[in-house]
Amino acid sequence: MKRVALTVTLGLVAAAHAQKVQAPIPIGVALAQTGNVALLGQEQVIGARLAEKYINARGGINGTPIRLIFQDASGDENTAINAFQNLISKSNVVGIVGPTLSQQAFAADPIAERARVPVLGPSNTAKGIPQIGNYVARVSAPVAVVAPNAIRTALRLDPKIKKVAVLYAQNDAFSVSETGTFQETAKAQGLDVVTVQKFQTTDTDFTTQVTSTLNSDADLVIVSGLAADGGNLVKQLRQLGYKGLIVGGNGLNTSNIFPVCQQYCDGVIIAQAYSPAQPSAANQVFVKDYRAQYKKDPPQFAAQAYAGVQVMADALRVIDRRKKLTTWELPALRTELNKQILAGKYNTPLGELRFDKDGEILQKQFYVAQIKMKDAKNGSFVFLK
Ligand code: 1QQ
Repeated sequence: MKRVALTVTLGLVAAAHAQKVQAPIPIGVALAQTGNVALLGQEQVIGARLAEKYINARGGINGTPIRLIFQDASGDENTAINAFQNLISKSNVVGIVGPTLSQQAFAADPIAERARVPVLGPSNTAKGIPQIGNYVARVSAPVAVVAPNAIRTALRLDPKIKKVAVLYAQNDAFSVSETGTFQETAKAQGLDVVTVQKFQTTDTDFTTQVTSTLNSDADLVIVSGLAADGGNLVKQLRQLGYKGLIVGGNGLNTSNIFPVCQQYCDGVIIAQAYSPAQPSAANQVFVKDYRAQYKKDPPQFAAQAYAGVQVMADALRVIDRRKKLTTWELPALRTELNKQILAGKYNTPLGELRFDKDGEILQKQFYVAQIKMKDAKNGSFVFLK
């Protein structure tokens, strides 16, 4: 009995090793498609799908199509880990674009690292993400680089700002990282951080934090949280009478907060790692395809997810020219893909980008936008000069 079982197990291991990569080339996508974090993830799914369509319409990988395999990573660590495990072991993907949150990346990326599967973070902006492992890179510029632009813009709009209230979600790794950057930047700009208030991404009532903020007499409020909590916090700040400028972090960087904070979203300043006006040819194609389908400009999270899929495809194309993808065994191709991702230079909707040896994105241009609401439902992100 025992010997039979052992033989079968060894047979399976041998099969996995001999397994050739099959067309269409499977690329895993693990994003938040359900739950509150889907307010952010939905835009990423749209961006990834547009990239797949565009790449395959132009012949895929030198004639071989790609296929995106979506596994809903939802908003928690465990859901992200499950999505990664399924993509790696059941779907045999060559690489993964995901997850949505840094909080999830710190839990799920080590799974891919151990399996030697390349990961591109499409929206993981906390400090330390590329350092999770050799197989982890990101197309999402870190908050340490992006976020300070929002404070500088706030000071330009209102040079009299002196006192700053900072609020952040203490149960979220990105929010903790971003508030660190915001607080350092505020101090470096000569501002007084008069109060620091904490909340949870699951909170819906912010009366305590808003009351302390109003009592602090701050003339700038900076919020680091995710979309649902961040949107509610902005709304309650305005409803309870806060009149000054508000800087929101990357977790509020979606028009999906409009139904949450409604007319009170108006005026929120958010730094951007993408602009629809980015002049690259790659961006012009992306903007045209996005507008044709959605009748508005593409948001940052869609552009970054698109760039993530594009980087995978561009790197695969280089490898395929040396040795046809369908002649590779899966583990060897995963390792080669990781090497090629880090070696390449990419013309994406984010502009030209490459990676440093850790897998950190090297990107040139950043922007700042301000939310303009027409009424309680309709609004847009207006890019500031
Ligand atoms: C992170 C983020 C989120 C706000 C992206 C959706 O930047 O978790 O790193």
